[in-house]
Amino acid sequence: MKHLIRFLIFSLLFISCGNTRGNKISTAGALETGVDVPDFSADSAYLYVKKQVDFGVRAPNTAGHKACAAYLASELRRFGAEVTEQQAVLTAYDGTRLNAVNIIGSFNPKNKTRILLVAHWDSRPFADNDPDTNKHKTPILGANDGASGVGVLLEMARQFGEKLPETGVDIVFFDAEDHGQPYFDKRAEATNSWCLGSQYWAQNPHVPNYHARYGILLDMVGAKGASFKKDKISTVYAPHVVDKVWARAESLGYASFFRDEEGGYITDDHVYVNEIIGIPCIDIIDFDNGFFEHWHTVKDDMSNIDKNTLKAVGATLLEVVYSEK
Ligand code: AHN
Ligand code: ZN
Repeated sequence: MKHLIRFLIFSLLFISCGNTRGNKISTAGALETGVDVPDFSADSAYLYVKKQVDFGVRAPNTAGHKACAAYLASELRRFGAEVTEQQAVLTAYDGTRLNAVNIIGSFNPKNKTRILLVAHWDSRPFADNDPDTNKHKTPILGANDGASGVGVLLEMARQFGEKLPETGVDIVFFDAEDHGQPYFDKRAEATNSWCLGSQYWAQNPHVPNYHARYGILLDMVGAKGASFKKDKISTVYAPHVVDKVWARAESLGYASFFRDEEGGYITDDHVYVNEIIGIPCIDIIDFDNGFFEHWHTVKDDMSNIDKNTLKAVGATLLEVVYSEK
């Protein structure tokens, strides 16, 4: 009954607001798949990014990290997800023990058909790519590198709370992605020093024998004029997912962000999701002859975040998720 009422209300809204919807193509997409896809609010996503950045540095073992973790878990709960806070003590490249937590929000937890949406929520403790070498040991705010992906996923989670998609969805915010060995550390290159939270989760999923049909990683999805090329790890392990997402983006008019071009092999959380737990997973990451301009610098702050980019990614992914049966 509740669903019927919601459906009727939604239909009325849909009819009355049909021609004022900003994104006409999204309406066409809805007709095409026979599902009503909610409108992604870039304003809301932007505020979720800002809220994280307002906690300050969110590197493991800091106060901002702890406060932000509690916030993310409580938001997912507020949207009706079943939440798991997966604590782990992880060892960094230099032996530092990191008190990490992967935060998982499950929608339709009993549905066997699932999609996995992931982003890292920690921020890098070093600005080791800053033009000013004196700043290399300064922690970054990670507005784009970290918070943008989480912000888009929080807005999607808010929509899932309003109207559950047919498919089950797990959102995982991975910790300790960005604690990899810095340039200034002159020891031999450590192996697998990035993506510690995703490595841990892939070895210890929150549900025994966890499986999802596919995964999508968001990383640096907020900068103005972002360009997402088809990362090679993604096209090797999950070509059908790359095709599906890029085709949706194109049909919504976002081909200028989702470029029909091959990228490189990027080491990121999706590597471990593919290789350890065997879920085909793509990475939507801003990379065009290097990461975005202020990557791992003290300038990765809110001034980089552009609502148009958040919208392109969020609207595309809502279409993808709500189209799944
Ligand atoms: C490497 O630097 C090898 N990978 C970067 C993955 C990353 C860092 N994503 C965000 N920050
Ligand atoms: Zn980073």
